[in-house]
Amino acid sequence: MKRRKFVKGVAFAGVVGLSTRSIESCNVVKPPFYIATWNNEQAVKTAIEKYSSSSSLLEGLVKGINYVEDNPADQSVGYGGRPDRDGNVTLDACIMDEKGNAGSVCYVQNYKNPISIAHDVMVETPHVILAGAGAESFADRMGYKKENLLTEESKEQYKQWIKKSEYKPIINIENHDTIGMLAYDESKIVGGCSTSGLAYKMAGRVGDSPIIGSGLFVDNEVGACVATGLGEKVLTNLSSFLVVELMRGGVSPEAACKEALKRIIAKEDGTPNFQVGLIAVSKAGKSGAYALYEGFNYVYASATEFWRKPAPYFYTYK
Ligand code: SD4
Repeated sequence: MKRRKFVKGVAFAGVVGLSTRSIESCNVVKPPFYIATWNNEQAVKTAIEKYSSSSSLLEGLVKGINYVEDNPADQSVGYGGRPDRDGNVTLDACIMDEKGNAGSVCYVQNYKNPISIAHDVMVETPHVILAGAGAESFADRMGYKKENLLTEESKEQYKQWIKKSEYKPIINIENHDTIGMLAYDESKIVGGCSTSGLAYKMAGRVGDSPIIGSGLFVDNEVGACVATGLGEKVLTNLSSFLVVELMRGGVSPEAACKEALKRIIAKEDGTPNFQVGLIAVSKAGKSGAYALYEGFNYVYASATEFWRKPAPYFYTYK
């Protein structure tokens, strides 16, 4: 059964049940906009351009994330991503729309656009997550091109790394740039996330980025959140879901991100030695972010405005 048909009745029931909720009131008309993690400015600009020509928030989001996946200079996402410790590039991604539909792929090799495959999982299948070989044969059936994702640069860095084989994610240069993107218009919020995960991870490792509620969560009646950083910590704290639930209680996007990070900090024995960054959007069109460590930026683009902001943070590091 096609997922689209499958979810129709459910989505309607959900909207009726939630229609009386109001999280923030706002009289200002907000333009459609995209926000994204790190310095992915070209991604949000690509997204808003696509939105302008297609009027589809979701198409803009996929196109914006594809830009990063296709770019070999970004070694945390898609083509040119740094490999795992066996030398294989393995990708994770997920997407969620305003109706609460979601699609995800994890541990995908040899297909550079996992966000598009995740989109197709959402739209074309009755499932939410496809993993590994199953996700790859689905991609093949959907007509995606199979190709080697390991660039010369990533291969060279891997050869250097393997000499010592030390797995030590370092704050902010622990091979970040995972693209997490949220899109907003007056009636819809959608989100997506795509990554090659942590460099030199163990073979088979899956991070937070393809896991709904961890790396990404969207509730169209409340808001959305997307995460980046050390996935193991985001996974075990369900950070994106938590941010949305905090916003449901009336907390602003920035304060919700800060509170969710406090929950991570509370479980650490002393100061965390890893980075996590969260960005969020509320139903009223407010955006906000917070990070454990200094150095996490996020970017915004609407048809008329672009900005990049450093997220507020708990700690500095040397
Ligand atoms: C992961 N959260 O796989 C991802 C990594 C990341 O910027 O965000 N890098 O754990």
